[in-house]
Amino acid sequence: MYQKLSKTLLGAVAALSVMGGAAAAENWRAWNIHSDGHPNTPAMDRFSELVNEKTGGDVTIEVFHGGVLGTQPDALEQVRIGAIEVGNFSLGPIGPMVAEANLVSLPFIFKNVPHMFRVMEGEAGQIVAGAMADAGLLPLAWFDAGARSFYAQKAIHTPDDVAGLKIRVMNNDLYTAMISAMGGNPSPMAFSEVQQALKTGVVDGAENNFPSFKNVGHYEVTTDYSLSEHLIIPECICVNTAKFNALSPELQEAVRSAAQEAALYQRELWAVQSEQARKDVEAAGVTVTEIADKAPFQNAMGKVYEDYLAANPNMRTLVELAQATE
Ligand code: BDP
Repeated sequence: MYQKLSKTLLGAVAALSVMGGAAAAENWRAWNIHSDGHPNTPAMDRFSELVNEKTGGDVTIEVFHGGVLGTQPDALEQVRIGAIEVGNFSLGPIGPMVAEANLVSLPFIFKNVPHMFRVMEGEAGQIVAGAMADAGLLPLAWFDAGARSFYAQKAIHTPDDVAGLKIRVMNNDLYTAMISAMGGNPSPMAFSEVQQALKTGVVDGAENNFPSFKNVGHYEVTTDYSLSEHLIIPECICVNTAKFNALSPELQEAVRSAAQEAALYQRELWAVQSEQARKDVEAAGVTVTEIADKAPFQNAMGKVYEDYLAANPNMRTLVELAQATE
């Protein structure tokens, strides 16, 4: 009796799990550090909508905005192990885990944003993307994140103006080297802590693009934004590699094309909103300073490149590939 019952039960469980397997939707979670008012937030929502549409609901993505799922370095680890499936990440904090991704964190490696996209969509970008995928962070599309510049309680005209200042940077040794090379004191810190640190004088300055400078209120506690544009760091919609590879080829294609469409939307939003953010912070009283001659900043980075290439000799080809890209 017992045996018969348990056999029947086992059979029922097996049947259920086969049915479940056929019908089960992949319900994914996505991490986003930004909240309303930043272009990446509607872009990530669009990505989620498009995935739902294009996969007929076989893959759904719930986006958690405002960094509620954790700091960026933590969320990166979570996506790498598949505890969170998707993230909109800056390649900056990916550098410490994927050597190739650090290409984009070399100050002044790109001439401008269009050049960055040409590199990322060319051979160098493929090498970076492949290495990221091997590390568990498969990039589906690239977002625009403009250029990062310094802000502090005074204008920055030359690297000497950075000397002696405590500057918050993202978590990456290249950024600490960059600030040190100008004689400043780098202070790696989570994005969510920067506003308070600026306000209380724990740091003298930070660096970011206009939308982030505006959206998390850094402009309220700083007087000057100086257009050094020393870093042009692309961002990704990244997915856990194993989860993505486990999808059928059709679903993979649907998710990838959703990401690429969402990225085009993000770039449109970025263009409009970063200009608007600049106007808004100026209207709020921030002085924006143009830096006509960036050569002193670029020259100060010689040692950063030298040390980086000495420590990562196998990255030389990649750096040269990017530099040779028209
Ligand atoms: C913003 C990026 C975000 C970073 C942040 C930072 O979009 O991913 O976390 O900068 O400075 O521009 O930490």
